Amino acid sequence: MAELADLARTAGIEVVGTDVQRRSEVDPAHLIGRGKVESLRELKLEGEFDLVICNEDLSPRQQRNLELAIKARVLDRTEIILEIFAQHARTHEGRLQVEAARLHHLLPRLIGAYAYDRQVGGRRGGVGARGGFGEQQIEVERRRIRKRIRDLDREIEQVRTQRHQQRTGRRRAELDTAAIVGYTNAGKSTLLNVLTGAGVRAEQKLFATLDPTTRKLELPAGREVLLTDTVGFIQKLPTDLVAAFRATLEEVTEADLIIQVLDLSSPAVEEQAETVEEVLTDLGAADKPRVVALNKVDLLGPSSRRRAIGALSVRYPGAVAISATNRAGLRELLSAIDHASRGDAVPLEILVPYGREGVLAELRKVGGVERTEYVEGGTRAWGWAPRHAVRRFETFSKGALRAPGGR
Ligand SMILES: Nc1nc2c(ncn2[C@@H]2O[C@H](COP(=O)(O)OP(=O)(O)OP(=O)(O)O)[C@@H](O)[C@H]2O)c(=O)[nH]1
Ligand SMILES: [Mg+2]
Repeated sequence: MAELADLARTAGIEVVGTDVQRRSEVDPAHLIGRGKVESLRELKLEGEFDLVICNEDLSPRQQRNLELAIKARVLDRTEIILEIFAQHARTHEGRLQVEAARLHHLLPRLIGAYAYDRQVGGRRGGVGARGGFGEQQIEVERRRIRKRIRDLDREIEQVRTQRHQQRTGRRRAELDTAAIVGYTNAGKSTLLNVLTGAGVRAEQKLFATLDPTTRKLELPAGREVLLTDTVGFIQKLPTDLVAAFRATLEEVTEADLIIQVLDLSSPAVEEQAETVEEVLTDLGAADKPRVVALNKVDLLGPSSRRRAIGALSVRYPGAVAISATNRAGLRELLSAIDHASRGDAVPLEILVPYGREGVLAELRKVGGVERTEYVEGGTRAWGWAPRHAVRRFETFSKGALRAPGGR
């Protein structure tokens, strides 16, 4: 409920009260019990609020019934998240995805609106023709929405293809890629900013980031990786919303490395970690090499910090405690990123002819150079490259093996 209040505030809504009901089973018509509906209706009459937000998803029928009974607008959790997404989408791609998600959500609710009209008509003594007209209107509207969804899907597909080509371009640059993932508000954008000076908006808001941003990160040894900030995850995110953001989330599925940011200061950090695990599993990215950053340690006192780190280290043994805002623990994090992203490293021994030193600089950038020796004919170097980048160094490694004095 605290998170729902944060979501509401992020959407620009003032929260005047919260209420919880325990029931052994949900009321199919209203979700909540009749007594609760009645007391909400009375509060509404007293002018206490304009809007009811329900933390559970409502069926179209439940939503209609509640609105009729309370005489106020009723939204559910998904609709608040959709509203925030709509407010925060900045790129063309983001906007397309949000519009598609909203229309998907609206489609079954149009039928609900129709049922509502007919019901009201019926109570008033019902004019048959009016119902018939409504039905036609609704059908026209539904057809229009379905067509719009198809158009959007096509456009999103085009954007996806473009992203794919961009990624292939990056592949050509042969840099490893790392995706920063985590629960919303964990500090992902702050971390990207502090590591790369990206200047991405970071705020005390949920879903501040919707559109991915990629920046180059130089690791201490000189190797470069591409770092991408992504949309945050949240509990009970409806699957059609996740599907709408498939293009964005591809940044995660295609990454060589996952950097998972956890907000150690949140009392719900364990549940948030669980949600992130579930989404990563859904995306098929749970088994990728991963570095876990326990962020916001500056907000905890020494003893609660020790307790929280201890608890999470059971699940994530190599986790690094950091503070993105205070720049604490970043050196350790970079070295963890360096090591975790060497999964498919191929050892190389190459001979670089004089005048071709650019090749060594290149190897430092995509992989690493551990030792060099000046020999007749060039520089002999021992190092490594990620598997996908080995080919461009092959010509030099054959030379190295044939060269006199080679090991
Ligand atoms: N005290 C403290 N606050 C932090 C730290 N890292 C991030 N924050 C704050 O946490 C809030 C959320 O940070 P963001 O970087 O926007 O979080 P995010 O994970 O990108 O969030 P979304 O894009 O909304 O999913 C901001 O107000 C940050 O200033 C930290 O190490 N310590
Ligand atoms: Mg962000």
